[in-house]
This record gives sequence, structure tokens and C-alpha cells, in this order.
Amino acid sequence: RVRVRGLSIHRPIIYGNTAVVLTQKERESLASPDHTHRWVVAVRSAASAPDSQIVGGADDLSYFIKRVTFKLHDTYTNPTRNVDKPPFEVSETGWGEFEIQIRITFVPESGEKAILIYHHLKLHPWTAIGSGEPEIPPLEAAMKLGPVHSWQYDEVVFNDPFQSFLSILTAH
Ligand code: SLL
Repeated sequence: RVRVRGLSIHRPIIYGNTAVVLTQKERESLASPDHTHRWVVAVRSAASAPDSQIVGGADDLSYFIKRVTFKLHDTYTNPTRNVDKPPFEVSETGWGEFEIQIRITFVPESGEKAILIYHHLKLHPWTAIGSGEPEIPPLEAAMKLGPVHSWQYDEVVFNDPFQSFLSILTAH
């Protein structure tokens, strides 16, 4: 296999989460009534809006991403979640914020090593009142404020890519 030396190609992605407060009714219907939020963590194409439910087309990263592994907090059942097709996301409920490990594995044709990124799951619309420390507002207030979004833009960079992989990337 031939590498294209000196060439660097990047693909823009966004990763992060959106969270909403559960209503009292929703909480009662859960197996864990201590859960307060529903959240979605995802890796998406930067060409799509964070909340887009679009599968395929602009949001289909599967031409170069084979798998996204989301490693959740150990308080979750089966904390390691493998997602092998778009949308590359995990939907859960919970009560607390924590660091999510996101491993992106590329298609075998790429010959690229997996990359690891970290996202701090954000549930609360933290607010600093005056010059004080940021505080978690009461759930009632948070509910009125609406969904919490925490998204990062990033670029996956491939240096000296294989010619065959470069063809795959540029065909999209
Ligand atoms: C904290 N360090 O104390 C964090 C841990 C863990 C969050 C947060 C639900 C787990 C489950 C859940 O929200 N865990 O019941 O499945 O804030």
C-alpha cells in the first residue's frame, strides 16, 4: 500500500452532548426514579446541526469511521457502548455529570490508529450569580431554561494517508 507523503487531510467533526430535565411523569416511569435527566452524547459531522436526527447524507461519517466507543461512568450497566453505524450516539438517563471517553476507530482501509477524546457530560445550566462560584440551579429553574448543549468542534487529521484511503475520503 502506498502512502501519499507530505499530504495532510482533515475531516471536521463535532462531539458533545445535549441534556434535558425529565418531567415528574417521566421519572416515575423509569426503572431508576433517582434519574433527573435524559441526555444524548454523540459524534457527528460538523456539517450537521448538533440536534439533527439526520442519518445518512451529510451526517454519515461511516465512510471513514468504523466504530465509536463511548465509555460511560461505572455506575451504568455495560458502561462500554460500541456504536457501529450512524448515528454515532448513546442516549441515556442519569443524575450526574462525568467524563465520557470517546474512542473513534477508523475503517480498516485507513490503516489509522484509533483516537481517544474526552467529553465532560454536561447536565446542568451552571450559573455564576454575581462573582460567586458556578452553581447548579434547582431542577425547576433548569427545566424552564430548556435543553443544555455542550458541543466541541474538532478536526480529525490524517497525515501521509494511504492512497486508497485518500480516494475514499475525497470521494465524499
Ligand atoms: C458525581 N462523579 O458524583 C459523578 C458521578 C455518575 C452518574 C456521576 C446514573 C447511573 C445509574 C448516573 O447518572 N451516574 O444509575 O445508572 O456527580
